[in-house]
Amino acid sequence: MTLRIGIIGPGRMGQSHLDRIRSVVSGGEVVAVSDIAADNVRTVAQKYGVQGYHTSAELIGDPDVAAVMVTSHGPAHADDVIAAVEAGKRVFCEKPLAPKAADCLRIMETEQRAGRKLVTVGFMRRFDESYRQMRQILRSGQIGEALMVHCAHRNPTVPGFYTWDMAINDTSIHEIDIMRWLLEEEFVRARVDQVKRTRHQAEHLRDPMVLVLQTASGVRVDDELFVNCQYGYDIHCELVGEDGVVRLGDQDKVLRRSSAGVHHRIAMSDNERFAAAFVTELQEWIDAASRDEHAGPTSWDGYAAACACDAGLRAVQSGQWADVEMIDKPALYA
Ligand code: ISE
Repeated sequence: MTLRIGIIGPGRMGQSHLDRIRSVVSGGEVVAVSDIAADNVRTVAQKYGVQGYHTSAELIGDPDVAAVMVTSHGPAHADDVIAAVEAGKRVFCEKPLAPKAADCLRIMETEQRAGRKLVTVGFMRRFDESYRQMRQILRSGQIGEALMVHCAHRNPTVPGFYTWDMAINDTSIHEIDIMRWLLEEEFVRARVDQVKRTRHQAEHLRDPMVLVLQTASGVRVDDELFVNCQYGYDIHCELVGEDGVVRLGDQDKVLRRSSAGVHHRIAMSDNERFAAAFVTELQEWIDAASRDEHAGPTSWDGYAAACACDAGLRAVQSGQWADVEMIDKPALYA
């Protein structure tokens, strides 16, 4: 059975998911899109030959739409996710589930009233083969207990609408989620180190900065956030254990020797760097949703990441450590 999907907010991410559903992933068909930007909805609906709506309510209410993808701007996610859950539809929501933990709580409350997990959050790194191997190695005990993790998240540049807080709740949220998944524990506090700013940053940004997080058992994670590094979409992760170290491999397996040097290509975007992970993520969601089952990261994962982000944002303002404040995990997500 083909899963009939509606996409709310088909911008950069929404359209790349749409392209994947049409050309790479099987079992799904996009039948409708909605956007408050009238120009965009007209262009996308025409380009893909699908129904276009000006409001998300019309798309969610369309009986032809069985499942909803929310790919709009982060602050707009919560109300649409809640409306789709109330309509009993399965939801794939791009990260962040919502930039504020309070909005993630509202989503979890709605899901708990519905009595089942309907929301999947688009933390695509969990589907990346290298991170999966790192997790297997850690779980196997080969490198002992994790002690520290050094991460770097570099973007060549960021769009004009990117505000300084997005370095935490839109960029570092990837490391926050993948570290929770890898270390299998929650963060308890966060600190942010300000660094000399790059000349390439826009006036309103604080680029680069380093987010430092500590887990309940004391593991230290540092995350270099450098969103105007110019040269590539470059993701690093090195986990130091008691008996060894495991490091994320470079995504390009081929080395070229020429011009008196050794060169290997670096991706320029997340869609390029995590191309395979995006496909697996979407395929697993479509397969499960077609069987009316849940797959992938839950609203709880979206909430826990947002709580760590909230602490990071408070730490930027205070210059001090900030505690991660979370509720106990509701039974639905156990
Ligand atoms: C963006 O929204 C993403 O999800 C990218 O993966 C990340 O690298 C970028 O910093 C975010 O703004």
